[in-house]
Amino acid sequence: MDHGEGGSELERFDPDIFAAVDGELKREREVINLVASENYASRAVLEAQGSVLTNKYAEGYPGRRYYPGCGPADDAEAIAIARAVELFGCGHANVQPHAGAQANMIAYMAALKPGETILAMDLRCGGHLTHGSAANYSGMFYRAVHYGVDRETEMLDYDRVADIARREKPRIIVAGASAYPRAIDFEAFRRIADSVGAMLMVDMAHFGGLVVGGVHPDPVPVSDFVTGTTHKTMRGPRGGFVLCREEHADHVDAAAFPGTQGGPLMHVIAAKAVCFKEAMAPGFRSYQHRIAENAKALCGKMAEEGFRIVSGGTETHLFLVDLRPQGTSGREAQAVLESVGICANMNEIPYDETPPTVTSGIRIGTPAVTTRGMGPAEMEELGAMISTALKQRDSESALAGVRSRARELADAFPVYPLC
Ligand code: DSN
Repeated sequence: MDHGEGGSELERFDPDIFAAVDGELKREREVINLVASENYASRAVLEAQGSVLTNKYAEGYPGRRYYPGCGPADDAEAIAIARAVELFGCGHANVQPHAGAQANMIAYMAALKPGETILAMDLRCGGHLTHGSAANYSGMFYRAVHYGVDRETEMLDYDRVADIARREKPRIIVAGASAYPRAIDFEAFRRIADSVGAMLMVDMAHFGGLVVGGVHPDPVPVSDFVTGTTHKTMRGPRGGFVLCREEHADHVDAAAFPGTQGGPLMHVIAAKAVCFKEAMAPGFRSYQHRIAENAKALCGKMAEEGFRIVSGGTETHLFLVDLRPQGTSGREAQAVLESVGICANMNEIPYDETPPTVTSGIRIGTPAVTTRGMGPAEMEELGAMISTALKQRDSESALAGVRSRARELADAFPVYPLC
């Protein structure tokens, strides 16, 4: 890592933590990252996030804070809000949520009273913990009911969602997922919500970048609330945001502060502003198209290699592979792939009968490899490499061959070359 003339203060003062940070940089450079929710933030984002804005308490909102000296913090947050509103074309944006989970908590608090009903995607079918899982606040404070995917097609069945909505009469319907490879029809969700007098919330934490890039349908025009993260396909700092119609603005702001959070992370908010500026730059749109093109190429190669792809394909940045025909689990596949320098996380497939710590599938995503500059040719090769590693997982020589090629590919498509 280049620290300029003075060298690294962190290295001098705390070599153990320096080693962890340096180890992560080395890992990110050397490993092929196919974790669908991860990406590489730019140097400008890292600089804003590692800045002195971390020192500042700024409870409240621009122009109405509970601390003195908030001028620069006000500037950073006002810029972030204005950019989010312009980028997503929404009435109001709150950029204070610390992460996607907090963004969802804020939207629920703005929309619901405790005990009211949420209708959202089942965790086992690709939903998120914050979509009403019993283990999460969303399932504890609200009455959560779920829709899943069709057992045959493994895709959303909007008629079935409508039936459940008519039966359960939710106050809010949540669309969006963490592990669903298909485009979501938000207009269909809006019609269902209207038919039962419910509000519509969309969690686009995963596919927000694809929405900006015009690759995925845009939920903003038809939703009451849209939540998102800035670190996945958006490629910014780790953090969340809530978008809403103007009429919900005060409720959303009050739900963020003082409702659920204290001091906003001003350094992260500054980095979110940088992320939004990057997302407005011309290259971002084509980046998002390349992510989806790469997902299709990698998914297609794995299908050609004989793997069963959940729902038969992908229209997003990710896809799911059912590993049962290969006689392996998601956990074993994750470990085998990691041993050859390829990261992809174990994931439940729809109606999975194994525990979430084992799973029958892996989730594969292309945002990070696309940031590195890889294209369809590399995806084809990666598909073949993953196939070899999983099918010949007991052959150390086969694994060694994949490991060596993975490292060559990582070196040929460097990340953070100037760090
Ligand atoms: N943990 C994130 C993911 O990997 O999808 C969701 O919060």
